[in-house]
Amino acid sequence: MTSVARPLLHISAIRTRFVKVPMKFPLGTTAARMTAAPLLLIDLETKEGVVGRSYLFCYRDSGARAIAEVIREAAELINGMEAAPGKIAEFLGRRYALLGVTGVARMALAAIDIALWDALAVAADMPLATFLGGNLDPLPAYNSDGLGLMPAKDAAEEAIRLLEPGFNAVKLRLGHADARVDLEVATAVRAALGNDVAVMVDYNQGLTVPDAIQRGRALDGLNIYWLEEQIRHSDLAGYAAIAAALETPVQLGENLDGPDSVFDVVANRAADYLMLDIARIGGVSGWLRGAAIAAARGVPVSTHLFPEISIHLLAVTPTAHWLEYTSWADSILEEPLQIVDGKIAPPNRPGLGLQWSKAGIERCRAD
Ligand code: SMN
Ligand code: MG
Repeated sequence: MTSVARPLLHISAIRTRFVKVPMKFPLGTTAARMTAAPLLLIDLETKEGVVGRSYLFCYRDSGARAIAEVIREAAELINGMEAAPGKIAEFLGRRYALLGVTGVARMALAAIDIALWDALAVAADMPLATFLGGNLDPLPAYNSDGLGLMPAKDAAEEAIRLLEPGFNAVKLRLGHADARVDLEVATAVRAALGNDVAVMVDYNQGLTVPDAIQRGRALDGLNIYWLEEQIRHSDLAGYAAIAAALETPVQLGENLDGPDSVFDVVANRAADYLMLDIARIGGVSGWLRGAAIAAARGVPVSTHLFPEISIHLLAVTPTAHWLEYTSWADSILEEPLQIVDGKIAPPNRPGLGLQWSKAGIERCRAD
């Protein structure tokens, strides 16, 4: 008996929508203060009728508009082509090589890559995690909503509220102008949460090397889980010096641009932990390569944002560590992620399992 393979998928259109979703907990970092998340929603249509979806957090409104424009142009370039993410990445990588596959162009191409993988998994009627060889086991997650730069008393109160959905881990943003305020805030949060809750700390590149070492040492007694992005993200020698000087593990990676950049971090022993951003690392295709490089040196890999997408990649990451959770996309999704006992599992739905909420999108539409 001969078997018949499923028909291939062919790209017929890509649609983007820009939404600005109010955040339940406004977020102030050393870089900017945000009260709404600028999200770009992507629907990749195929001739066969299967739709692949993805979304991007675009940091700024202009980011969403610029990325949408690159996607519009890229869609014309790949119209009619087979939905083969590796081949499309190669093809678009060449077309955008002179503009530079970084920043806006990197994120646009990643969004297309994610939507292509979603379409393939939807066509196979499998969750992306299982389509890629993983399973649907729950994975540890921390609540990264809120806990921006704020006074100690407010931070302690907000930290407790962030455990309410069922978390045992939160991320606190530090980098106040006065280092003593950092210590005061971290001490108040630790006192409010007790010792059994994991507290991650993120400086969003706001410090210098000596300051990072000094502030890191000051927090040593507080059982902080990791110290993230203290200095300019590209200063790997600086990070190696910080990591060597501190007891608390150093975390970086959300700004790593493409999978090859993971190699530079592990080769320089610039960080104890890595977190990959699905958009900057190059979509699903880029993530698989980046995670493989980290695994070659046994470096634990966490995710950055996009929890609904990232959970499927964490499920196939050999050195899987933590899922970064934010609720930002909840109001534009029919079925937001479920948190159970501090863990989140990839949903048992085809592909990524993203189902847009029509009403939610109508409320937040910004293009
Ligand atoms: C972050 C992400 C997105 C916006 C602001 C801050 C932060 C994180 O670096 O790691 O969540
Ligand atoms: Mg960060």
